[in-house]
Amino acid sequence: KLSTAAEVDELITPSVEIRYTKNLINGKFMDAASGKTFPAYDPRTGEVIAHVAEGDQEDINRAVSAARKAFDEGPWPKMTPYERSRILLRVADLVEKHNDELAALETWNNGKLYEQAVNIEVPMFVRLLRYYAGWADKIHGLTVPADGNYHVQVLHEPIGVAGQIIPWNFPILLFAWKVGPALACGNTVVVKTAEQTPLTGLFAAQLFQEAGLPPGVLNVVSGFGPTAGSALASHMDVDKIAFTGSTDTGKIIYQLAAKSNLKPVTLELGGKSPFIVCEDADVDKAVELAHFALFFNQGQCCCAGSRTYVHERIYDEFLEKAKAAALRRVVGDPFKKGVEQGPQVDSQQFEKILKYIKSGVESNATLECGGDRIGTKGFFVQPTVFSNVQDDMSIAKDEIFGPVQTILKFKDTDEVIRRANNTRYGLAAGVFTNNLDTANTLMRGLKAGTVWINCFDVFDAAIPFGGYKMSGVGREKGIYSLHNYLQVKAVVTPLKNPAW
Ligand code: TXE
Repeated sequence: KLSTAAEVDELITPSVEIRYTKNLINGKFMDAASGKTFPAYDPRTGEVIAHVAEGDQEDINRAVSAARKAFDEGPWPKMTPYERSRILLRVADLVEKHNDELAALETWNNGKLYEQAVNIEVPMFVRLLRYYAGWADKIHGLTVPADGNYHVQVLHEPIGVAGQIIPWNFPILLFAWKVGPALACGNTVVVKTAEQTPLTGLFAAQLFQEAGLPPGVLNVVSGFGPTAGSALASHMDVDKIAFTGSTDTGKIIYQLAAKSNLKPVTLELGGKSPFIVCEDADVDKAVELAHFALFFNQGQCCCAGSRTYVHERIYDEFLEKAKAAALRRVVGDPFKKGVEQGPQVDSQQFEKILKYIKSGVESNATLECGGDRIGTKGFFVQPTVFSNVQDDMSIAKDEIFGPVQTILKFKDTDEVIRRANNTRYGLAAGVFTNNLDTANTLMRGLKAGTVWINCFDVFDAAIPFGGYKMSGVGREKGIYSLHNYLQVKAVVTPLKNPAW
């Protein structure tokens, strides 16, 4: 139990207990078939906070067969869309009721700021579910005026059993991104949460049950990628797989889908998104936004603005101010008011970030500030800024996924478009300018699934998200997610009396 007593009275956490640690299969929480468990940690200290049932092939088999039965025999796909919508709305109400508890659990297991979890991520879960609940009874097909004497209908049907694998950087939010559209379309689902952050998905799963979701419609299995995740992606009875995570694992998922039953795949993968500060920018505002674009969520965002391109005319001023902003950044316990940065999620990510910082120094980028861990326990990293970064350095090419800002200099718009696009990724881009022509030129020229102009990380249930190139396959959210979870059936009937 996370304490709320006097000893932590400077903290803002509500009381939260870890009640759900078992896999949810066919409406029941159960131990792993093997009986095995794995630890869930508190990244502030590295201490174990729970032992969670470790799902593997057999648990995935059980979950998929429950989802299969719930799909083939109903009632979920056979319910009226309005009934489905009402259940999803009830889930949203319950999540809203448990907002603070879910947020506290998210912070405890992930290390993200409690204020962020409580004010942004859990509320966005609710918003997403309501958005997709709204779609449930508005999904309909077409009639097509084909040549010849035929009546042609196009039906949009649920695809079947959806497998969904999510990462640890936005555990509760990405849970909603995945299950919201799939359930609204009438599919049944097996979710494999990330091994680092299994707790909020299980809590949310319980709320789906409480809201009246029939057993087997949503199954949640905790466990590791190469075992549970791979079993799900390669399962012959899974009709669709959606994944968010690293590009390397995305490639494995694609292969597993192809080698098994050619299930359609949606991938939302890594990025190395440029944030471009143009000559005319108000430097103070640009520094503030570029700082947010990179450091938000401890730098653990797929769309982080992790290549800060600054026009040469304002480069020196920008650099001084960016460094000052990083030095001002308050790192500490994510439950404390006023703290701006918590720990990284786990030792693996923590080590990876420190390795990249070392590589930046070795490749002769200038370490302006930061560069080290903070304290001796937990996974806290100093806000770090590199200048004199060249495009071919690995800190400018690879996804560091941490609080490390790399600042690069550019001369003109065509050059920065070319350099910004010279990457295997294409998830997002930021543009900072007051010049409409420059904004339009950059917006058109950048190869990225999202371009934020004079803003960053603006998310909405209705705005599609996904990547060009190796940042992904397909789009999520908005109407685009629905297409991922629907089959299209053309029905052709001869007309006896084609008079009209
Ligand atoms: O990712 P993985 P990791 C990036 C980021 C980070 C790096 C590594 O750069 O530093 O990836 O993080 C499951 N078959 N992103 O190792 O491996 C795994 O269990 C099936 C960007 O955590 O991609 C988890 O549920 N599943 C990203 C999920 O994949 C497998 C968010 C993500 O893990 C599997 C996270 C396998 N063989 C990391 N191997 C983003 N796009 O936001 C792993 N998994």
